[in-house]
Amino acid sequence: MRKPLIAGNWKMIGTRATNQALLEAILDQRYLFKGVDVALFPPAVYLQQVQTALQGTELHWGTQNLSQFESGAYTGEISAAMCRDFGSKYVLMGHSERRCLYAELNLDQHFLDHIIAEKYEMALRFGLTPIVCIGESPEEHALGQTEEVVIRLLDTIIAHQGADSLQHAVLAYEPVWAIGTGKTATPEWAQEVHSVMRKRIASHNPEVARNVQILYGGSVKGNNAGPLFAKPDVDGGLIGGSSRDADDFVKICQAAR
Ligand code: G2H
Repeated sequence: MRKPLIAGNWKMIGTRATNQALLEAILDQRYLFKGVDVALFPPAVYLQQVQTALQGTELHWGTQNLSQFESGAYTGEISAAMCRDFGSKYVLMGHSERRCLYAELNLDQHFLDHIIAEKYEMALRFGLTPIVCIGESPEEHALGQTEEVVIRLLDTIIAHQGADSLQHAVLAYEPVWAIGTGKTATPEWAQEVHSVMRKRIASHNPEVARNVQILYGGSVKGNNAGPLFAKPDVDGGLIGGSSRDADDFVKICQAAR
């Protein structure tokens, strides 16, 4: 039985004061989502604030990205050791906003998958759980290439680190056309894609496939989370906008129970 996971990606939103109010409101209501793993992903400058608020509770936290390099002259980057230093359990990687907004889209997408596989390896080496985001662009969606896109990154990771490594990882299906657009994938569509991913992993290692958590991300809200999480291969969500609204976020966490 897979435990549900809700990951709250704060993106580049918040101040110390608004974060504090949000953290306190979530902590006050956490009895409502017992049995659900919950992790928050603040901008890195607020990692210490989140660590101070959450340590000693059952909630987790992590960073929104990490460098594929261990340390050195990589201005603006964050290393896996730094994430660990602030008590992170998880790290996001491959988020479409990185691909689309930071020239990462200009890279050959196979090359980008390769960089994500390097980040994945770095995370595992430092005892962090990678949450690997995978999803098709609106163009790829229109061309019917969803399966090809999600399998491509999955296969790259498996080729680099082996399917067994996925027992220490989480996958997040995030169709780019659904991110921050209000256009949520239907529960049936999410189930279909999650099942394709799980089957691909099962062809290498059925036990790992049974246990790996696969999250859905893209315009999940308190009022649409229930039917998505009810699908057998949807093990929770990667939540953006709604993770900054305590009541809606708690509602989403409750829906995952
Ligand atoms: C996708 C998602 C969380 P939102 O980016 O990563 O954001 O819920 O705002 O679509």
